[in-house]
Amino acid sequence: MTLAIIKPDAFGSGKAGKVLAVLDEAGFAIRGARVLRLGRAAAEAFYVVHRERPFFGSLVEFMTSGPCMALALDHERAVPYLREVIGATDPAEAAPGTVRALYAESKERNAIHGSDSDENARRELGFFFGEVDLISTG
Ligand code: 3AN
Repeated sequence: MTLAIIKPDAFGSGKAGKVLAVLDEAGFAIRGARVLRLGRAAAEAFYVVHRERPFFGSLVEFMTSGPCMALALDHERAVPYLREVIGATDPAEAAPGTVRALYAESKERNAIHGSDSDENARRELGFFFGEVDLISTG
């Protein structure tokens, strides 16, 4: 399982349904979904690995600027496959048909987040979802 976030740029401009359609078409099963607005402390905690990067302040501003949608997504190769489906960080470099090529505005306002390793997926899923929130596949 992996974590995606439809970020405030995409959610706020009414693209959540379009992004969900791409994820659905790609074959992901949605095990959990939440709409929420991150507060500053939560956004800083979520992006703690980036705290020394020059764009950290701006990234936190952006991620707290409006509601977003957190998704728990299942697929047999969930983590690497989601990274393929969302495309490169910079939409100018994202492959055609990827979520970022289709819907991202810029490197920062890039429509969607996807966990980049199994370890981060576990941490990030735990950040947004408790065990009771996730639908079992069994
Ligand atoms: P990805 O989201 O592709 O894993 P990361 O983890 O390097 O990319 O960056 C996390 C988030 O930080 C990105 N989704 C983007 O919103 C923002 N970001 C990354 N690089 C830049 C940059 N050079 N300028 C502004 N924002 C950036």
